[in-house]
Amino acid sequence: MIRCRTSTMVCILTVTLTFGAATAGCDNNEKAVPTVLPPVKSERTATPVISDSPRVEGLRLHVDQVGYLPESPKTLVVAADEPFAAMTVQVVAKGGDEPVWEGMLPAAKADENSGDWVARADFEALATDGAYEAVAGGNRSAPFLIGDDVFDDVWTKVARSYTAQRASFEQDDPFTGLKLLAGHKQDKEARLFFKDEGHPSVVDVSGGWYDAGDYGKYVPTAAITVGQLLAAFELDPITAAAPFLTERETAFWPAAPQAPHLLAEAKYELDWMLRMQRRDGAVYHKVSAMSFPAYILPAEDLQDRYVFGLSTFGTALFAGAAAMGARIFEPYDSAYAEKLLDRAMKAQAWLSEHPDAYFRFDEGQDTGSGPYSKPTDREERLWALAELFKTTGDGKYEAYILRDYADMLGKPPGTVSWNNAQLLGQWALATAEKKPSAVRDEAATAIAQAADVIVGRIGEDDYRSSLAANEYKWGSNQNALANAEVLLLANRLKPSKAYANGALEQLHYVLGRNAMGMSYITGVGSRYPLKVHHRISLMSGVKVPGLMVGGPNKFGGDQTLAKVIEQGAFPAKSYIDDESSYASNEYAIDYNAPLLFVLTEFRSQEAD
Ligand code: 9MR
Ligand code: 9MR
Repeated sequence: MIRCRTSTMVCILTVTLTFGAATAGCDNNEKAVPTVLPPVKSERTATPVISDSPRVEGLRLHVDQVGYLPESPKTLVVAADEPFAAMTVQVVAKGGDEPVWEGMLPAAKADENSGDWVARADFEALATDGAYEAVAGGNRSAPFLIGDDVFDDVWTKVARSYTAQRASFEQDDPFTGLKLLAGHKQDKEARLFFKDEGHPSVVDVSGGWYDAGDYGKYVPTAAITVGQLLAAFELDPITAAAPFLTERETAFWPAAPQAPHLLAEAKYELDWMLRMQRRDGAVYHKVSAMSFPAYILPAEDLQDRYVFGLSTFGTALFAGAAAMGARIFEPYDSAYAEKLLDRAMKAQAWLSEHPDAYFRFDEGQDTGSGPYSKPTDREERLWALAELFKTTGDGKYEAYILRDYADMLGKPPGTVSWNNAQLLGQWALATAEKKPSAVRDEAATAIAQAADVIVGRIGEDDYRSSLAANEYKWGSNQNALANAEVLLLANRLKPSKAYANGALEQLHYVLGRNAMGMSYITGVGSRYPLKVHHRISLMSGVKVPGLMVGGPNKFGGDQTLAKVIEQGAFPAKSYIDDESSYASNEYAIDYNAPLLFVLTEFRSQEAD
């Protein structure tokens, strides 16, 4: 867990109650000039003087609907369809009128990505725990909290979202009331879609998590998700150890009583990934039926299920996640750790024998599931070798990297996703301890360079989003948080307030301080998606909390979103809370992965 130490204390001591008094230690906001009024609960006798705040119709006050950490920047954005002049902005206790903080909102300027007129203020100086609302021109924001533990509840919801995705598992969730029969019994005897000479044609691929709103199960998203959850655990073993599972949800793992729940949940997926591995080390690509299921519950989808494809990039992703697991599960279940290492090595041996990128595609394999295809595999091979090196300390893996992937080590990584594992590879090399890598510094510098670019973009964006205009694409929310992940890893290597704060800003962005004024995570905040493309939520009567949707996507991808775009929606507003918009309003395991990663860094250490 990290905390953004700021100059809050200095601010509180030095500001005056007059507007226009720029204060030492509050130089992070060039526009609004903050004024700190004594907090509501203080023993103040006189009512503070508040300048007139005339009514301005139609202002939308966007805040993080969950909240802000006491000692961190606290930006709110005011948006409108028309330009507006500078005005006072206040923070009041929730439901109250008396300001506890007051500042000036500058005149609005046009925001390119949303098409709105916007102005920003930062009430960083307000550091007193409590529930608040912001007010400007007579308009109020959604309520929000200030406190050290504001992200704890979201963390738990997001962690439990994986539990709700479990296939072959009877759901009986005492928190939400979700009750489901175990789905897809067929997966115990799934058929291979293609003729695989010398290998069984029927495979047990039961278990694992459903990928998203559909019931497919895919190795690339599984591995990159597990990789990020394990990375979060390795980075923050204390905060990531907060319990969130019931006894029956950990019962599948005998070692569970001694192990953190996050590892138990990750193991549920890893167990499935192991079933996807062929005897010779190669890893099959995905499991699904020939058609996307109708809007039905998992146990009602009785279509035959198939195992499709095989790839070098997926096999490498498998090896990366399994090698990581070998290291991280060791203290809790050494037999399992050994098995993971053995399987990671088998995958690597197969990859070494197949040096060219290969993605097997059989006609018809995408009729009922997403393609998740990648024709290249270098980023993933780098990750696999780097994790094997970090786990074993065996120099042969590093030698292999230096021979074949040296060109990538100093290259700033893109954000992590199912089709780019480079960052995780560089991170493993920068942090290997058993045998420190010769390219440790090079890898660390590349991560910091990527972080610097992201910090620059955040600084230019009115909403403090890290997304460039062309990054409002399918899964943009995942992208914003994956950028935050780069920042947090860079922050570990070269601590910088700009990195930590920039990451926090991405969390604020997805939790409500965005052009839609929505928390993009179900059941979190006060305005969140109600019609997620998620069959379990649509059909069970329980809206599963903690699901982050893909978010604004200016390129479209479904008919409902196409209409929104046709009507002229700007990139940051190319979104619709409708179940038919899977290109903007579907949840996926790999969207929640960087979200959980970032939340783990910012949740409190209090185990709940
Ligand atoms: O439910 C499917 C979702 O998970 C995918 O992201 C999406 C794109 O591949 O497809 C969804 O399924 C739709 C299919 O593509 C077309 N027919 C309607 C299906 C349900 O909306
Ligand atoms: O997350 C995937 C995104 O990167 C792709 O652009 C998109 C189109 O291929 O597919 C997304 O993944 C979907 C998958 O194909 C089917 N299951 C639901 C996934 C989330 O929408």
